[in-house]
Amino acid sequence: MPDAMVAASRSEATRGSTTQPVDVAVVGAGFAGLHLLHRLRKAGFATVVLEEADDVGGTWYWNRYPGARCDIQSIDYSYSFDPELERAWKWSEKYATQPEILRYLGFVADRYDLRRDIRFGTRITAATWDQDAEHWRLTTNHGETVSCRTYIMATGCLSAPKPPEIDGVKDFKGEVYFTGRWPHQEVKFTGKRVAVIGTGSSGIQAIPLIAEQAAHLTVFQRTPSFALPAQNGVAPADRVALLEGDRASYREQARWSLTGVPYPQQTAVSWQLSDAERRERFDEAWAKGDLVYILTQLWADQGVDVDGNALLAELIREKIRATVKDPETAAALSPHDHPFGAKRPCLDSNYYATYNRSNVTLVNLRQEPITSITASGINTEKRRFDVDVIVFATGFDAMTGAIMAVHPITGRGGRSLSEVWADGPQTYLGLTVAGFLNLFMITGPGSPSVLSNMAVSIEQHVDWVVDRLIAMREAGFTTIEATETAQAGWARHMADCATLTLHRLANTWYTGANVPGKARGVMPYTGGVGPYRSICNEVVSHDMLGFKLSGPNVAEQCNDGEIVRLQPDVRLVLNMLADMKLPPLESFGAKGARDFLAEFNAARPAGRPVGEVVEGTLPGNDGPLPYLLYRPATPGPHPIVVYFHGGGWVLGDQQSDDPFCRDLCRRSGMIFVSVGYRHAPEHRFPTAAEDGYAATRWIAEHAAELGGRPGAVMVAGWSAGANIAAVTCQLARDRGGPQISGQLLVCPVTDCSFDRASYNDNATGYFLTRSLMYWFWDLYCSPADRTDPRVSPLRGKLEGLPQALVATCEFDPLRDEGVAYADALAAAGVPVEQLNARGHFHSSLTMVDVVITGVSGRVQMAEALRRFAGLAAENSQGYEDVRAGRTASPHQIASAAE
Ligand code: N01
Repeated sequence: MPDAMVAASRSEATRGSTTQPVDVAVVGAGFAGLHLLHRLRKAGFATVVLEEADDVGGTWYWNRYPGARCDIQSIDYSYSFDPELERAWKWSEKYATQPEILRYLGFVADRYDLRRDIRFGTRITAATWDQDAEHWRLTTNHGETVSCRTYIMATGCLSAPKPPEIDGVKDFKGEVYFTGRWPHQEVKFTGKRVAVIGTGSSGIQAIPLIAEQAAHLTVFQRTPSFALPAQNGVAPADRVALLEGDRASYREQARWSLTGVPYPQQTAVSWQLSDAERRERFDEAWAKGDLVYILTQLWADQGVDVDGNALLAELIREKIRATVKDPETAAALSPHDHPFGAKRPCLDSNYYATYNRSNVTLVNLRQEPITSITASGINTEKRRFDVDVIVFATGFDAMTGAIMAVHPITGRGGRSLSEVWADGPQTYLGLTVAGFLNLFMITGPGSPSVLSNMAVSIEQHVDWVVDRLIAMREAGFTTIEATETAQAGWARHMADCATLTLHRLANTWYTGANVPGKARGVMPYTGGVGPYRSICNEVVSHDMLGFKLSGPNVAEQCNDGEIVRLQPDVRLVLNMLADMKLPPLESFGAKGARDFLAEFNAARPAGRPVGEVVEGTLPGNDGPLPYLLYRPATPGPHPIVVYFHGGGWVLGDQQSDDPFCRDLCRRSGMIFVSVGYRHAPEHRFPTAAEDGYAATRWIAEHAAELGGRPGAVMVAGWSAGANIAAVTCQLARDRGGPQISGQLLVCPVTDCSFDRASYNDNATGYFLTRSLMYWFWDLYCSPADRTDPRVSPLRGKLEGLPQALVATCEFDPLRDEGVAYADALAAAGVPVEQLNARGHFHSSLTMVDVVITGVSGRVQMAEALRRFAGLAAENSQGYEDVRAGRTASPHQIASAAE
């Protein structure tokens, strides 16, 4: 018997004839609800859509204020599920107006005959899960109920307007409008004194048009937004040609892109470009009028790095100053308190120039906050403004507001969603919540949603959910529920993703900061549309990882676990490497592997500038050894760190860890001397160790000549280089110098035993494989020599060694021997700090600017080096501290941004 009929027989009997039994109830008839209805009906599910408005359209039904338009190009902001539909509709402009988008959604509703299953004017007042019946019971404002096995919230992210939180709103005797609930009849401003409160996207779109009509417009601005000219008109020929040239491929690229719009990934970083090159790129982007383009195509670091971002932010502020004639107004309109893109940037038509009009006044609420609204207008701390009309463009209780507006939503065990989300929304994939069986959200918190082209994200969510419902039906499952483990894992992954971007550095509706008392945290998924899609697919291919499925006649299924345990950027790097399907590195032979590594390194972004980089040679035991000296830009003399590169004693050279050396040189303010020690198999054990020791001794003896601080040096290294650094410390202790004040060991080789768990757990799949390590060992050291402390320092005497920081990575075969070395050092009385990098692989911490989530680890390393050198800790670095996860509250975050 179909679900709906089962529901009918149960619920009609128990609850009376006002209950509508369906398989699936969808709330909301916007972009998501319409597509859901179409797909669910086609799949044979009895479906009803419940919509509060009296027509389709969702956000485009409510937001009818003057100037309302989309700000993703219309050719991208469209459904792609039906090529016939695409051919049947042509947008008239690059960015369609609200009426045109509403017409489009009406056209879609008619084309698929959707309205007959939509109950308009219907609001859900409560939703309760009935565990016995395995159904949701939805109560509506009309008193009728709907009984459904699956309940899907397609309520949108920005549909619950936020109250303006200003005293006296009700006292105002003039006209009041909210952009998010604009009346259907035309609002006339002619001859009136109008106030607009709020300068987000809605305000910025409405202000120029209101200014054209009003006798006088006063804009009350609390926080300035970054806005770019939309340069609206016909859709750009190049984009249209791309789409029409190969529609299927264009749409597919959008689905796998980061933002849902098919732009390539930008690789150039800001410091590789000259001022002139950056300006040229910026001017081109400005002329294009395309938010996604400017957010993704200028330089790769602008969305992830405060310095790269600041360059762009300043170019935009320059444009504002060039447009707005009054310098004080221009300054007030120029954002300084958040990175560009961290708060939603806006597209405008004539916004800044509007402030040159004589009938427009900007009131900077940072200098004179609103104190009250009275019968006749608005009072600030300094002035009184009498107005006839107030337009509130004050935004939304975003992402959670519309979901929580259905109150209560009661899940398993009688727990309500508002209880479960009291400290902020928790979801699995932004689609489901543990404890709420058969409840789905489309673009819920935890989905890429508002950080993406919503049309693309919505289609992905709808397809994923409907495909799951079909698969469940085929397998005989009747309930689906996310597990707590999966949900907690998703929260961790979300937090990891959030450390990648700058969104957490601003107080915005993305973080819940715009609603007093709302829990704070970055709510949308910041990891990108394509990665998100691949994760959802992986959930399915791993037997619905993180979901419990049950049904009356089938065994319960639960493959519990976390879907992403790697850091998001590590996952991207490893996926990219896997896609390259490279043969094992060891199969290239030593020369081939060296050539490969050189090529691989050349393709990586260049390291950041330091004061200077000097090439040199030092006398080794058997002839000169090359080195590279990285000097900070600050005045010296600086403490010296002798650095040994990674590469299994076989690969690499003094240059191969260049970005890492530059990064640590900048962060610690120290000279790094990267030594080119000799390699196996040409020079086997103990050459590398002895070269390392000899180089350290020479550098310490010539510290002053090198421009460094005389006295003790420090040693550092990564992988086999960390092995050399550790060994050097033991040799220096035993051979009477040089004096070493600290050792930084990053993923060190410390022992010749291969039976620790990490050698098995991480044997393959994480670039450094177990077999590659075997190969390195074989080339460097015969089995008879391997227990020598000069290659297995864990087997040496550890007492009396310099203090250490030992960094290990979770997904590294060498993890456990690193931990063992740190533990052994501590047991021997050596002060030691451990850094266990969760979700990272062997190369993570040295892949500067590729693995951005390694930043906090590198900050910790630089701090340790400063401590080893007896220097004071660096003062708060603002953003850096935030990135390192040391800033407590979002308010502090925003002030750090200032
Ligand atoms: O809302 P917002 P919105 N006193 O929250 C101010 C999408 N959208 O409706 O920043 C004084 O951005 C508030 O100040 P502050 C888009 O994603 C898209 O404009 O909190 N001011 C802010 O300036 C967008 O981001 C389009 O200090 C108060 C403004 O009101 C999202 O919707 C068009 C205040 C609110 O800005 C929301 O945009 C429109 C108070 N008590 C919207 N309370 C497209 O183009 C709030 N503010 C597709």
